[in-house]
Amino acid sequence: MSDIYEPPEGLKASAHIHAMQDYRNRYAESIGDPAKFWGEIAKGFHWQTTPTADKFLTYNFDIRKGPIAIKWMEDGVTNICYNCLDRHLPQKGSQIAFYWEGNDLEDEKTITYSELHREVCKFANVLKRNGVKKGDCVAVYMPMIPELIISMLACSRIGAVHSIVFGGYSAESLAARIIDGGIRTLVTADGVWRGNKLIHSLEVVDQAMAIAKKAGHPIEKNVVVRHLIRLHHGNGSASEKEAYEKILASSWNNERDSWWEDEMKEASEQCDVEWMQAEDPSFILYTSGSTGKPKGVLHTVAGYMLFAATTFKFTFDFRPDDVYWCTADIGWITGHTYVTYGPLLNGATSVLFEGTPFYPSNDRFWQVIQKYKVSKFYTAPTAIRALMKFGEDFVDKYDLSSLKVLGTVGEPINPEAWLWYHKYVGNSKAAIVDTYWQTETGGHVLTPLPGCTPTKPGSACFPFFGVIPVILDEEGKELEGPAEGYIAFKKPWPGIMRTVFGDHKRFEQIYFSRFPGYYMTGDGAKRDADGYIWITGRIDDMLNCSGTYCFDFLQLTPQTKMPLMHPGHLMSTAQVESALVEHSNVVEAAVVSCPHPVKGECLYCYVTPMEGVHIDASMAKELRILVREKIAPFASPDYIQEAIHLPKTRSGKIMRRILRQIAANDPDLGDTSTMADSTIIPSLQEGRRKVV
Ligand code: 6R9
Repeated sequence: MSDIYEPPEGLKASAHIHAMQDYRNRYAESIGDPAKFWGEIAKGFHWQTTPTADKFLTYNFDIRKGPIAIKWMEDGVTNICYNCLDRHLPQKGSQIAFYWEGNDLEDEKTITYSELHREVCKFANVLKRNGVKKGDCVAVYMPMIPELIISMLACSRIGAVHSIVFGGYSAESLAARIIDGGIRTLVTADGVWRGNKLIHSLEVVDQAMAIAKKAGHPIEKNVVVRHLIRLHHGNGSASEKEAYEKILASSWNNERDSWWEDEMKEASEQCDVEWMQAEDPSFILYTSGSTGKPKGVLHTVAGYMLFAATTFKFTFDFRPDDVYWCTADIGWITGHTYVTYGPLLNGATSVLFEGTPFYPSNDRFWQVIQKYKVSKFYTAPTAIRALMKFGEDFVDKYDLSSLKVLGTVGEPINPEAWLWYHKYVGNSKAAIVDTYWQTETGGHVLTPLPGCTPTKPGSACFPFFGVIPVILDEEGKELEGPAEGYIAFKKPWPGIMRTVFGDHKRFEQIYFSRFPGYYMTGDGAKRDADGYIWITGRIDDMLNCSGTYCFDFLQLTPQTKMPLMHPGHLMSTAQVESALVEHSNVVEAAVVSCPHPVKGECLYCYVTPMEGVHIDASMAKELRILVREKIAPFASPDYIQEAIHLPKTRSGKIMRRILRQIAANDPDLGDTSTMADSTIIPSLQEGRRKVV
């Protein structure tokens, strides 16, 4: 039984939802009568044509009965940009929408709602002048700068579908997205500093356009933000400047490329919105999953709008005087929903951060929180784990007393990191919200609510309104009570994806075929005796321990009382990782399954030790004892490999697929294009020989 943390008293008193009974009642309403529940919420938005109750929700979730189809508020007509900006102007025109904090300490600016509105209208006119029409798809490849948000909203304003490509992706990844989306218009920047490193985006974009052109998809217009302007004003070395000039000269094409500032000069500040049908496409965002080529997840206008706004409001218990900061990049769904749309739909003031947590020093996050008096903060477990290793002193130096809600997203958060976040960042006074969701779900599907949910470290707790989670066994049978299995959802909520762009069959096959009647997330989960849900990780990261079970069952210690696994059941590698990181000399751990001649599968652990520490035989022994004690003898690691770096995606998720292939000595690592730094692969392969 793990500890329970009650919601902080200060928050509870004034929260939108301040008692579990209130949550339960509203949850029951949201499930019992979705049209009524979401219909009430929809009243808070501007509609050109209000959706009617009869057409509020039509869907088929069962592949056996016909194609999968999901439609919310089908006869409603609205515009998401209008709801983000125009709707707020009378009361909030001069309110700050974003504090922009750049990579360098001296880079900062603010942008109010009316300024944002003006820039969006102008850029929408630029897009129109360049031939972009309703339904066209525009790709945006940029760092975390206001122009990125302006581009997204300009697209939404004129009914163009945006496809944001993470600004750190390679030319190949960008080209693949240009080709898949049938993109003819690009919005990019000339480059960016990430910490001390200068990235010449111009070059990457030019290469991507060349690849796309070869494949028969030429880009007709590329609008480039001159973001490295300070390079010409002394920020950067002579060699950096020289390299920039060279790249500019060789890649720039006057027919195709133009500077943002030149385009904006002549643009009008007036731009009517394009009124959109609720189910018109709003954006595509690619997600890789564990295998195969990235899928273009498609979201539509009205359902996504309602869900982004509502989850933001309740999960962060949004208040008008909040300063909110989500550190996620906009190239990830977390940035779409909780940097751009959710906050703007609520009229919030946010921080938009371009930099990294480690530049110019490892306390940048805490510095920024103090600087803007951030009250709601949202980041990923990988960032928390990375910052933990610098110790509490880095945090204690700063006044973080403004913080009320601390969110996490992206991976299961191990209880140790949760407790550190709670104690040292939140000073034991802030609520932690561990939000579980996916690109596909549009917004939070499992999350505590900060004013009412008693939390357990490591659990995403309970479903958000309108979401019905189930835990299924291998045969697709719903498991009741405490159980472990596959987490799936039974009915659609407004923010669920509608299709895979250009490939509805793939959508049906990936999400709806294995368990007919359910949306399958691809994650494993367990429900405890109090009904709390714990995400255990991707199904591919599960281990079938039936062999191990047979061999080791008799070794169970008296303390373990019950076997954690049963023959044929899955065990999540996350449990083992959680135990390993409890060792005081371990920073991070990733555990994968590896083929074993006797057991079938065994546990292969990659462990990142603290700086200056090496994993020798005695430390390996300590780690094995730790896992035996925390879990059970049968979970004891078969192999431990020291790994200075773990392979991660740009959003910080550990790529266990790569680790599985390395463990199995598979030379073909497949698609590594979504990896943040693929140069670490050789040292991981090399390290395989030194397992302990
Ligand atoms: C929002 C986002 C989705 C996958 C998801 C799951 C993992 C996200 C989590 C979590 C445990 C959480 N995930 N949040 N696992 N606890 N709070 O991350 O979207 O990039 O599509 O990834 O991330 O495995 O299926 P996306």
